[in-house]
Amino acid sequence: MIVKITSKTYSVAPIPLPILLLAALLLWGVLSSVFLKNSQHSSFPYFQLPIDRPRSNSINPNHNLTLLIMKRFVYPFWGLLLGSLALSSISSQAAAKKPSFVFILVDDLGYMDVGAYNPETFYETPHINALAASGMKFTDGYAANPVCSPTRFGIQTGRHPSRKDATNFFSGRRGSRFASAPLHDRMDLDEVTMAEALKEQGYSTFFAGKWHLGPTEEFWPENQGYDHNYGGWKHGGPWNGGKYFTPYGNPRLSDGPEGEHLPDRLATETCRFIKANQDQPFLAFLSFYSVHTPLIGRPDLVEKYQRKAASIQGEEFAPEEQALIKARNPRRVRILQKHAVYGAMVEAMDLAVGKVLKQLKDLGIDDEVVVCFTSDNGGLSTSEGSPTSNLPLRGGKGWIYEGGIREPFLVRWPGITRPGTISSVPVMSTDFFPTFVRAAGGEPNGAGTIDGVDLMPLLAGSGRLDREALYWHYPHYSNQGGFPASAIRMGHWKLVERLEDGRTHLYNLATDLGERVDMAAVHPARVSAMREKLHRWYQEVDAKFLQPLKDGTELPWHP
Ligand SMILES: [Ca+2]
Repeated sequence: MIVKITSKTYSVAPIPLPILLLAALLLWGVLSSVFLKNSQHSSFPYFQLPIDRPRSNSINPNHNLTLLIMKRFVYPFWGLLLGSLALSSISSQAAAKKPSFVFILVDDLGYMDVGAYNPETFYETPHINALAASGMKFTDGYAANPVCSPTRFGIQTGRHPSRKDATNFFSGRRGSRFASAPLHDRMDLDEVTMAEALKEQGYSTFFAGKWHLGPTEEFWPENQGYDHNYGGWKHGGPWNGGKYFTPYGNPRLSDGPEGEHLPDRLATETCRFIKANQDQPFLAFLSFYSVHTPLIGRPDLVEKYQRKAASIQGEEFAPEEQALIKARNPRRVRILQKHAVYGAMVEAMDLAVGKVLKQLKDLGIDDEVVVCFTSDNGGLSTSEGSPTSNLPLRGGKGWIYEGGIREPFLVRWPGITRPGTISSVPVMSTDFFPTFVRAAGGEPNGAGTIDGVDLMPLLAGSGRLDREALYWHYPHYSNQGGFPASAIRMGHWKLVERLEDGRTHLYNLATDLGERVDMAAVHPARVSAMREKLHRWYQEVDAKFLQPLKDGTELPWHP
């Protein structure tokens, strides 16, 4: 049965069984005394039970006595029993209305890497496409930061990572013209994670894959609310052992049979957890190491994409702006998708997504369990092999441009989202936390201000979000050549502020998604209003900025 789920329904606590039994008893007493008084052959349904069959009109005084006993005691007993069973079944269904969640986070997957967002993509993602078609697709879904650890911090806590100076991957401190801003390179234990908040509501919780939210084990998933942890630890990539293939050299993931592929293994563990926990509310957080470097694919899939790539012609790279001084080579950006190994990695990840979706279907719970899908930052297009192109989006991972922060962002919420719906409202992955926690019957409270907002009005098509702006703050030089910058988006306008010198650029995303035409000089009033709002936000989150180099005399800009 598909139950229409609303956030209001969840706030109703399940009624304890003894109270239900008592209520049924009282109700029965009232009804039976009324009906039995007036009717020799009541039309009450349970009177049709086989035992209620006076077969003849023959006069038998014992029969009348038997009938009386039946009606006074046995029938009421049956009624009470059936009524209680029915009510307790309703009660357990009310408890089961807490939605279970499968959250799928892919590492470094680009907006244009998925067929649902880019029908022309080089990569095959049929399972993700099907997920998009069966739920709501957000066209303007964002990561909180252009690199991974901060966005992950935001997903887990619902809080903007800049509030805790978790503004770069843990622990990136690259300098260039200036030194980077101070970086807090862990998610503190006093933060309230999605898993901790849902456990408060009686959920069982599971994590598989990349964590990258703390240097030592006290910060790993099992100490941040997850009952199970398969593979989450300090590293941001599968650097040890056979890397994407067993043996993994991962202290939180046992090795598998020879040839086992990491994305498939993470999906297998996720399926196992779902199957074992299908009768209770759960959070299964599947956090792929894919499609992050090292670029290593399944050999059969690599071969498939090599054949595909052979037919693709055209320039693969173009110049990109040079933000780092003393760079050995000029920075270039990929403008054509045809990287065979990356193609193999994307498809293997999609197959693993398909495995989990099939598990839900096989268990008959795909019409009950919420499935969300997103990535932690944009596709890698300017370094470390530059495997993908985000065009028409500018830049990629490590850049404040759309290529670095706009993400695939899908939500399938049975009973809430309608299949095939599209929302162009700007949303951020910090929004999952309050959305999940409220739907589970809790109040989204964290270690401080929650920046995400409950997406339910958008998902249910019942209203708008109460939010004026989205913000990004990246006071670092990225490994991918990106410059230190912040940004604010209001409506379709995006203002970028460079943190070396405070220069601003204004882009109209409705007409210039590729952020090529700087409109700042044309709209000075808009620039100053957005800038002022961004600067107020800096104060609110106590944002940190670039610092002078150790022996440097030049001072960086400061708001
Ligand atoms: Ca990442």
